[in-house]
Amino acid sequence: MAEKLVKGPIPHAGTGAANPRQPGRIKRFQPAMAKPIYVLNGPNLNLLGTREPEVYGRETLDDLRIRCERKAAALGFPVTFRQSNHEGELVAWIQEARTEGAGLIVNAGAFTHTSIALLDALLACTVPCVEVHLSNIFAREPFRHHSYISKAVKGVICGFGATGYELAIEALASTLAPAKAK
Ligand code: DHK
Repeated sequence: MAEKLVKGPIPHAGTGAANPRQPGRIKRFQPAMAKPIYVLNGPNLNLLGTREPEVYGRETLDDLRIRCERKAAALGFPVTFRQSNHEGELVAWIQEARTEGAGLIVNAGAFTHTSIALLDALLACTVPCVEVHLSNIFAREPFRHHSYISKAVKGVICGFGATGYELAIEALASTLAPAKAK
């Protein structure tokens, strides 16, 4: 991981070398903050917890956010976690992740099965992307079997409920690890 030099007052005695130019100060190396993993959620996912819990589980979107933040933090990444019911807003966030993110996890909700705009945004996205669904879309109605966006992502995880988000973070982090080590 890239490292940057941080000058500052001694936070803990014995953690760095003495700085001869400024007695009482030390030079210490601190890892540069990794770019965040974007986790983008599409329409109706704001209703998680109460919306068809037999299909989508009882955890809320906030529970999912906490799971993602914990898992990503353990792997050295911050998380930018968002939800929108609007296709254009999701497109804008995918474009943002392209420059501001380390990678992207997307549950596009019903837009998965309809949106060429999201496909195009993901095709233009140069950071790795993982598609996630809480439910097993292949065990549901036929119109859910086709995903427009799968063509543009590195992999798809579906059917494992909230755990799928953690699996996606793990998968993404493993593809990013060699880049981080540079
Ligand atoms: C979420 C939705 O809102 C549906 O429209 C998709 C996906 C499936 C999920 O399983 O997370 O068909």
